[in-house]
Amino acid sequence: MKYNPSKIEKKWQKYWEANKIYSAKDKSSKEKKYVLIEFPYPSGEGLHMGHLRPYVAGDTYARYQRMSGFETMYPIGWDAFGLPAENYAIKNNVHPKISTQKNIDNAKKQTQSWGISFDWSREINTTDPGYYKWTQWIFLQLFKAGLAYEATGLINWCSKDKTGLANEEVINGCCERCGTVVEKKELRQWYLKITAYADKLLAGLENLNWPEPIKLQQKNWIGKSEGVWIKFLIPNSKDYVEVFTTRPDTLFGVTYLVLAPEHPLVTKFTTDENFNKIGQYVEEVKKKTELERTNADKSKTGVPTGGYVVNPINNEKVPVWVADYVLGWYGTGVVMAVPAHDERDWDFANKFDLPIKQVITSRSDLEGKRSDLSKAFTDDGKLINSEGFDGFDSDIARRKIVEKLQEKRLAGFKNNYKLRDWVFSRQRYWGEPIPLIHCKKCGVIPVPENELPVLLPEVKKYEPTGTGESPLAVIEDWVNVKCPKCGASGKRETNTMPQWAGSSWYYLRYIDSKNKKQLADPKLLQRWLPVDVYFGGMEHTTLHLLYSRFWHQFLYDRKLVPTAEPYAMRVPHGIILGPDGEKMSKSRGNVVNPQDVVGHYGADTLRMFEMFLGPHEATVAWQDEGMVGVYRFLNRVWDFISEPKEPKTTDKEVDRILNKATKEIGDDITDYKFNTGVSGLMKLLNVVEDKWLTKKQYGIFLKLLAPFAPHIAEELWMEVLKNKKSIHLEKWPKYDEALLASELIDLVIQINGVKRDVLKITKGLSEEEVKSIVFANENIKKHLAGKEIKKFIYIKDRLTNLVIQSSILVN
Ligand code: ANZ
Ligand code: ZN
Repeated sequence: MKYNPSKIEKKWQKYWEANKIYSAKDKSSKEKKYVLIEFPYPSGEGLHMGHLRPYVAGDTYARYQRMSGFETMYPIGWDAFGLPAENYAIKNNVHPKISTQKNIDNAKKQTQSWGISFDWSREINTTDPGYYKWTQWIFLQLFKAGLAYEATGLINWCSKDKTGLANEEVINGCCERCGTVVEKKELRQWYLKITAYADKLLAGLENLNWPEPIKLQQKNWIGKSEGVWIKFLIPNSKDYVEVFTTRPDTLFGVTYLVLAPEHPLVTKFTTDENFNKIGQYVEEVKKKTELERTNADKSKTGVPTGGYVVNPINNEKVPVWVADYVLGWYGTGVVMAVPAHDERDWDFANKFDLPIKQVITSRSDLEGKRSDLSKAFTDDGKLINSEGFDGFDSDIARRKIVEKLQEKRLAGFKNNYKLRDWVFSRQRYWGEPIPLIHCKKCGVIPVPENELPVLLPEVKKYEPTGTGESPLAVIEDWVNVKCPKCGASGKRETNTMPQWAGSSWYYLRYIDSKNKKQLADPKLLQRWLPVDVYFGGMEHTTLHLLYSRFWHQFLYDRKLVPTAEPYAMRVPHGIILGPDGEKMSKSRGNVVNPQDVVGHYGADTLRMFEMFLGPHEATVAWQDEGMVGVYRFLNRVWDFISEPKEPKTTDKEVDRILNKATKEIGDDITDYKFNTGVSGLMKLLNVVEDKWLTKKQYGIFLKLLAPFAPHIAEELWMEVLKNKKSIHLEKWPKYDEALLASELIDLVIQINGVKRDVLKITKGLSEEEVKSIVFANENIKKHLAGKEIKKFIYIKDRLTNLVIQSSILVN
């Protein structure tokens, strides 16, 4: 019989499902492993290569851990709220609930056709009321802890998706979903105070054994900056403005001050003759994106207010300007400008002819020497032109200057973060309703917990309104409710939660997916947390990965989860490009559909090839030839095992080869080097292919193959080797350390002094062991047929000489 994947794969998929061999037991004496992939959103397009890569990697890993004796959980669910599902529904004119279910059914069939060992008994769906009840519940805990607040502000707005966006959803100035350039819109929004967790999110990273690039990206996103606030007094008044600076050592070099255009004190400084100009400028800036404002290549813009402040260190009068390169939300929204030592200030001062005063000189310059600056000198150095502080090094001067100002309460240390609070409301239909009620008398009142979930009402029209209100706002009988506190008439919050809500805690729900009383049983959380390995994309590093760490840390502080961090390990993957080396896209026509490959070559080829394409974290291009190579390999495996011959004696060398492969392939999997695992299997086949193996040895070969190509391994294991229990419930072979260390030597075999063969054997074997190897050798057997052996001479690790009756020696 020939290898025919279409015949065997479905059969085993059904068998695995019927026998629930991948369901993880809560009660088991085994140690646990929790392997997680980022659950997909079910779009009409189905799952693509980008999903397949982490799922197969996770599956290979999970299968290996299962075989290594761990109670292994590898769950799956659906991130089904959010824009993609909703946009699909609108386009195809079906209710999101119906289209989503259809897409889920389709995606489920796909993953099953790939032979992924998901535990379907734990399947979740974020749009299921039994699930989003707990998403709403967690939101209420955040609200009650003061970590959810309402504010009106300029937020990122996507005019195509007609909704507000979080900062994390704006990539290079564009909507993360659809690529439209993001505008600013003034809207009432709900925010989550993720900034309150900035330090915890940073500290938590220290103890995580994650790849450095991911940690660094989160660290930069949080962007902690250790600096100083300094007060600049307003003449003839008790008022002041505060600046945030990381360079108080440059305080003597301040030649002007800049307010962000949105700063509340702008009008206070503006003199009558500048009033119109400033007003116009502020309006213009409102239209700009943050990217445009901070672009270093663009010419700086700004307007003087006509007002002044006083530098607290030397009482110099400093003019106050308004310029858009200073951002309203960062620090204090005010910058003390030091053009001699800051590039942005340098450009600005040159453009508007403002004075430039050097106060730092490089350490190697002669004391007090003043070089003519041709650009800003931004390094630390020695102070000059700074009365009382000249000659000090920057770092010492920083401390001394702040100390001096601190005496008069004019300065103090302060940390700043780039991280901003998370805009948590969306003006769309297909999301979790925010469980709050607005009452004229009582303010914002949470829906009582026993009334959760607040169900998403049925509507006729779910298209976004574009007005900044969600489509829910027009459903009168849903919106109008009694205030839970005073009973007067109130209104429901009509914004919905963002896509990222349901995914911020889904890994907790897998642990106890059907619990009606709690988000999950604490005992079970204790058993399964943390997630041991989380496979996912780099693009989520400062979105989902950060958000879910925030929720988890909050739940930990509330003693609702037993670990400080959700994910012990994160394994990122690279993108798979089309065969032309370009990003796969419909318009380019270079999309490789996994289902086509399954139909042609089978899931095992698809899986193994996907792993073989290159290092898991690397971006790689699909190539059909390579896939055919893997298909050929599996055909050879098929032929190699489907007619196994039983040799009478064991070949010690095969044991040694299998022993080494067992260790290496296992290590490759636990090191996430799936590509070298596959090439290890290929090398292994090359060296054993022309040998006779025992049933046990064939079994070991198949076990090493099983995590990568689960169907063919199962078929050969059950149907050819006639085992009764699934190979995926077998133990990963044990390897012998001593045998690993052993070296090979060439053993010369002579018969009556004539060299007849050279065998590769393990160094240091005893005479008895060597005897059994020599007598099992086919070639030698031929020479010895029927002869009496008079003497067996063995020179350790060098040669054997068999002395037989010379008269009838066959030549
Ligand atoms: C004076 C100064 C002199 C500065 C100098 C730098 C160099 P990080 O490290 O990113 O925190 N800054 C403060 N608030 C700002 C705002 N709202 N918008 C734009 N820029 C702002 O950067 C801190 C520095 O960024 C601060 O230190 C301030 O400029 C500027 F030779 O103050 B510095
Ligand atoms: Zn009330």
